[in-house]
Amino acid sequence: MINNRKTSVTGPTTFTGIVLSEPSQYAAGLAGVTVALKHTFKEMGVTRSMGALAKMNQKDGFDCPGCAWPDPVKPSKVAEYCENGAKALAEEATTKKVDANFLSKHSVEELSNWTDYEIGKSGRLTEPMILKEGSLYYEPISWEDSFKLIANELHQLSNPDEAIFYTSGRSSNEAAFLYGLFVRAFGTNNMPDCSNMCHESSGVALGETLGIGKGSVKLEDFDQAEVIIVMGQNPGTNHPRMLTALEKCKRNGGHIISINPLAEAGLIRFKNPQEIGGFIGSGTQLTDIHLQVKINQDVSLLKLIIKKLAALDKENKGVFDHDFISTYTSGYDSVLHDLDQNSDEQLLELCGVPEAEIDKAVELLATKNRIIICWAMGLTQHKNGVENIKECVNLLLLKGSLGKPGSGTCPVRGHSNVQGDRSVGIMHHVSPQLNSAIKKTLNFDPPEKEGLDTVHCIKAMHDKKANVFIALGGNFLSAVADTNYAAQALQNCSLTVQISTKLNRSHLITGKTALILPTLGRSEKDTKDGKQRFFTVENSMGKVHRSKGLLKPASDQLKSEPEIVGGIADAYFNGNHVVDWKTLGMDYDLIREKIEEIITAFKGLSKESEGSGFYLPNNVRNLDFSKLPNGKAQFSACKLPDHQINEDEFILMTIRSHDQFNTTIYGLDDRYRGIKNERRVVFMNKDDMKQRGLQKLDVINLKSNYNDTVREAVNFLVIPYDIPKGNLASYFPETNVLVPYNHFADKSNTPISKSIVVTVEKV
Ligand SMILES: Nc1nc2c(c(=O)[nH]1)N[C@H]1C(S)=C(S)[C@@H](COP(=O)(O)OP(=O)(O)OC[C@H]3O[C@@H](n4cnc5c(=O)[nH]c(N)nc54)[C@H](O)[C@@H]3O)O[C@H]1N2
Ligand SMILES: Nc1nc2c(c(=O)[nH]1)N[C@H]1C(S)=C(S)[C@@H](COP(=O)(O)OP(=O)(O)OC[C@H]3O[C@@H](n4cnc5c(=O)[nH]c(N)nc54)[C@H](O)[C@@H]3O)O[C@H]1N2
Ligand SMILES: [Mo]
Repeated sequence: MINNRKTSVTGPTTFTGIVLSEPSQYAAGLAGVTVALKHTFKEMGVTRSMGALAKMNQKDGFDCPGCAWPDPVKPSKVAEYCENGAKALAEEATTKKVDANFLSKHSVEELSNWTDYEIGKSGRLTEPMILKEGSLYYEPISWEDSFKLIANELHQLSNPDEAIFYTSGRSSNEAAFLYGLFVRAFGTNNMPDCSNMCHESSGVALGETLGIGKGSVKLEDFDQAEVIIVMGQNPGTNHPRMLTALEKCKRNGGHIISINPLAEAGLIRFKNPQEIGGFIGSGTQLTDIHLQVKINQDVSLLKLIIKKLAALDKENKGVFDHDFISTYTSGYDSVLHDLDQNSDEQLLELCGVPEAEIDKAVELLATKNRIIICWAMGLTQHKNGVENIKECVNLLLLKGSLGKPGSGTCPVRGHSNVQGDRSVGIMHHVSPQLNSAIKKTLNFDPPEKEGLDTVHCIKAMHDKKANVFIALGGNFLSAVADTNYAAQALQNCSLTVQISTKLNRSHLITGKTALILPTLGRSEKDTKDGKQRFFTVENSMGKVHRSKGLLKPASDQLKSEPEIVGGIADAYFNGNHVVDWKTLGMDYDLIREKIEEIITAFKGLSKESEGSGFYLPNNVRNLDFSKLPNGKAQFSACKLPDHQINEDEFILMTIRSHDQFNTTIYGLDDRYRGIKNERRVVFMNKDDMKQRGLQKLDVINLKSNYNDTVREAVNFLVIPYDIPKGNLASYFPETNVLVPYNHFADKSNTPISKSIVVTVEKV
């Protein structure tokens, strides 16, 4: 019990009644469409659903609130959304409400004992609410008083670094820019964001090797690729519209290699719901070669592939692109030398993939050079997440597969504007360039001290070195590592503020005082003085475009994110600052003007964001590595991962089910993996089960032990599954209690959510 509130940090751990079936051999098809419509109709009604779905990802409409996959230049007339986009919309545009009446009936203690699914399904937040010190119930508060309260708390800090400003990746460029500007004007760089837990490893690796922390491919490249490697990613669930792009590659004669400990249904076969064949036919086979790698052994596997390619190259030049290597890269010799450190046998054993399959991949890669590598959390969320990605870059550099059509890097982003938020200045690192542009344009001095990222700000709050926590979206408590430690950290704060659309656990596990500031969602009409406003977002491939909602807002008391940020800043400075925060928060055109002035890449934002939008500059596309050492792209000698596993231990990856968006639980099914009505499951290899005397649906507890601290997640059902021996999979956020806050990727500080060493114990 902390803060006198007996709130539950994780909610109930009881079972919901599992129904098991065989894992699916294909993704989407009729079931995808049916499920999509079921969710929207149930939450939004038929008329509202059909109106909104027709405008999702269309040029004059709004950007899907789901993932960051780009829209085709000519969107499909039928529907440019997927099952999970429809679910994201249903979740946001639900007609259910969490209003003052709801919150006066249910205390935070009661709500914290609901599951995340039940909490999320209670509806949209409708008015600003305060949880006063010592109280168990939220009560209404005016916007003005909430802004004053925040300003007051911020003024009471002895140092601006005692405040933390989190961002989740759904905020628009305009909101994120204004927020970042205010935080700097306030005087700190404590801007952790969801990227820290997500693609930070990609940003660091790509920045160091290629000079830009983003991918290089455009959507059109998928049509022209000869080989697409999909690693550590489950597009059938998390980026379903990517399957259409993969299908196109296949139809154009391309090949797909998937590298994943699981044979994910979406990578096996795709029945395109936008085509008649997707309903009645057998669909398109996607994966040609599946390399079923052991968790976190991608470097071993890639090294072996590169070694075999190097041997072929020696015999018959032409496997590697030596012109490319000598013109554009640095470090080739050291990479070749590094390959000699490990024998083929050793690498083969470590990665656990049959050699015959690896040879097929090598044979394919040897003769092709239009190669794209796509990846997501399966590569980034490990201790060596940065090196995983550097090894991918090595392969692309050897093959000269950069800066030409059909080739390049493709880190597939998560949240729909996570990349844009970064581009407009949400980062805990200091950018001297950005600081001097702010100084020049707005005439104030941004702070020059590095800020804290996600893991370090949790520690700061835990150590009582930070006292005020403000979140622009997201569900910090449930998304971060080490839920119990994070709960204690938040509860140590005097004030926690959540700018949110939906109720989540971060509204229940709070500082002494807590505020909920409800905001407009993507799909909602944002009007000011009778004029409709639009905002802009950047997709996973660096294209910036407009988004304009159309639905009636969930409540007439909602404010837009820029208005809220402007309101907080205005109350804090109370007229004593060079920036007119209130006006800026109301006028997105003015914000865009400032973005254009301060961030040169966004020049033309106001005009060029129209229609299908414009691409931000990308040096890799032009093979310009002038900002890197020697002006060259960098090869890297990557180390093998170092897992010291005892006989009784497993490596656990925490993954998403088909029915969730991060901590938002749409439903209790994971259709493609054959799970119905249950989230408390652990996927385990049959041999491991046998060895430990476990039967299907036995109940187990999971334990991790790092630095002599034992963390436990209780009550999971064992599911026999096609997963490498010694590996386990279970869902996030139920298993976040097991992830130690102080174990994270070198350089990127991304928590090790995909390689947690655990033991299992039969209950
Ligand atoms: N519907 C829906 N869409 C989403 C999200 C969502 O929750 N729901 N989340 C969004 C966000 S923020 C993100 S970041 C993305 C996440 O998208 P993904 O990264 O696809 O999400 P995960 O479920 O974490 O899947 C990780 C995949 O990597 C594999 N994997 C795990 N460990 C390893 C490994 O060591 N090596 C290899 N090769 N593979 C491994 C797993 O088997 C799994 O297939 O999706 C975005 N889109
Ligand atoms: N163990 C484990 N942990 C992980 C991961 C993992 O794979 N395994 N994945 C990590 C990854 S990749 C990510 S990105 C993070 C996600 O971390 P977050 O981004 O913090 O979490 P979400 O669940 O996406 O946040 C959902 C909440 O955002 C709010 N919201 C939704 N739309 C809007 C909006 O338009 N505006 C505002 N202001 N609020 C909105 C709603 O209140 C909703 O409840 O989690 C990370 N945590
Ligand atoms: Mo993410």
